[in-house]
Amino acid sequence: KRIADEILEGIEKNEFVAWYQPQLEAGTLKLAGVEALIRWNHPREGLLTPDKFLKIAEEMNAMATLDRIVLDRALIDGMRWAAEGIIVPKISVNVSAKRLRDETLVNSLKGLSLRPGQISFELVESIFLDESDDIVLANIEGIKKLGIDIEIDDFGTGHTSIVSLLKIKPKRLKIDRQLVAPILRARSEQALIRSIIEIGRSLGIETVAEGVETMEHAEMLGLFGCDLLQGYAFAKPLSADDFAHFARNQL
Ligand code: G
Ligand code: G
Ligand code: MN
Ligand code: NA
Repeated sequence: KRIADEILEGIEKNEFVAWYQPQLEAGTLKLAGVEALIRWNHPREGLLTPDKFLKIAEEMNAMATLDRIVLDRALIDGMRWAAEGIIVPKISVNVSAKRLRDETLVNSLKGLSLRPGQISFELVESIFLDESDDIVLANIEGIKKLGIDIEIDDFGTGHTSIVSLLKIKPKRLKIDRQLVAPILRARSEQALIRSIIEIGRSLGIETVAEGVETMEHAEMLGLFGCDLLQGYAFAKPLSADDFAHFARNQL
């Protein structure tokens, strides 16, 4: 069977789920939020990560559907955690470039009843290649009006200009793990990260370091003034149940 057909069947059969990677406050190491990451419970292959299916899903125009599935899952899992006494301040979901260009996006989100800041959309930096993109800017404004925050994902690898930062005014910048990984030895990456944090601070934008693999990284990023930390040093992406366990142990 073609993988495209399997993806459509998987959507029908609810095989796509969200896993969650914790994000901690750098100063206190308290839980600040999670990033929801799509996983496919494939009937024969077992649990598949996005590298196995995201490209094909994009080519067959199924990403918007999958993004929405992850958002709905995240809201349901969030309610379950809350019922268990686990407070997750913010859930970040990834939004594909094509979905951000969809003129029906904002309308499709209007039925949700969200606490302001409960949900955050991670947009990859490459989306902002064309700063004068009217649909993208209108969607970002509409998303913000619904109380959904905007984050720029993989920051430092793409093309965001300072001007587009001023236009978009995201809540958070996620510093790409390519920049984070070498900081224990590379002065140039240290300098870059410090200036990203400084830009964030002067514009009122929080910074999140991705790919924080060791406590040495965490410590250095904390000293630099990075607000939030995400990475294997604390937890890999976890199933909803395993995340609940992680969060309970953290209280
Ligand atoms: O889950 P993993 O940690 O392997 O994620 C790999 C990449 O897949 C991430 O960089 C992320 O950008 C992308 N990704 C994961 N989940 C989603 C999703 O729900 N929607 C979109 N559009 N991208 C996702
Ligand atoms: O959307 P984004 O590209 O930020 O997705 C996060 C990706 O990074 C996922 O594939 C996730 O599994 C991966 N990841 C999360 N923490 C770490 C880490 O500490 N090290 C590495 N190498 N990858 C990580
Ligand atoms: Mn992301
Ligand atoms: Na990312």
